[in-house]
Amino acid sequence: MRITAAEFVTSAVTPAQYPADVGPEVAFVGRSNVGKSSLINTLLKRRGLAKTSATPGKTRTINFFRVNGKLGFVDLPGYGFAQVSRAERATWGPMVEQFFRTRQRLEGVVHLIDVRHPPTAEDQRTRAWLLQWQRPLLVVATKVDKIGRTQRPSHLKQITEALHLDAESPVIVFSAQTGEGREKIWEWIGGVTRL
Ligand SMILES: Nc1nc2c(ncn2[C@@H]2O[C@H](COP(=O)(O)OP(=O)(O)O)[C@@H](O)[C@H]2O)c(=O)[nH]1
Ligand SMILES: [Mg+2]
Repeated sequence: MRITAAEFVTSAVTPAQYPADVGPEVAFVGRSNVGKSSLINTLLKRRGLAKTSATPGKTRTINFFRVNGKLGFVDLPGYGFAQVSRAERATWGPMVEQFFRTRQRLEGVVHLIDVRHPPTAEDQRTRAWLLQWQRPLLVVATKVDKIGRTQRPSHLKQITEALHLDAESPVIVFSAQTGEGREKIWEWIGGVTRL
């Protein structure tokens, strides 16, 4: 997709704060620091539109973006960051659950996994949790520039096994540094949103 316009719409915690549903949406979910904001910026070719941070655990809201006036991108808060307070961690589940329950035009979910490490228990729990909503899911293995080419197959096998992915579950390797995988992710988004 050629990006002619990309804008930040709003940050929200409760459904009352969500922007109006104007078209199909794709949500991005993953551990804090996995590279969600970097992926969104790379897809949109807008440096700094989604705030990236060297300090993990900072995004505690649901952030909405609009692309070409017709497609929504949703940056969900990251999970799994040990240094946020217990109370804050306890709000992640209900906040995200409410989003999945109420958002009518959520056509696809991109689940980001850091390719360098085996998926964590939280990655596994999140995969199981995502499956129950029966939305198209895409696993994106991030930061692939940080491992060697020869390491890829074994790292991808770890992801496939830990998340119990079958032959039909798509996995795309991605790097925000090199842009590898960008076009394939857009193809998937185009398919699920029919845009
Ligand atoms: N080398 C490399 N670093 C990345 C990549 N994606 C993200 N990062 C870095 O990882 C850190 C966290 O990224 P960010 O996008 O803020 O993660 P988020 O917390 O999931 O939104 C930042 O320092 C990014 O520059 C990538 O593909 N390659
Ligand atoms: Mg972020």
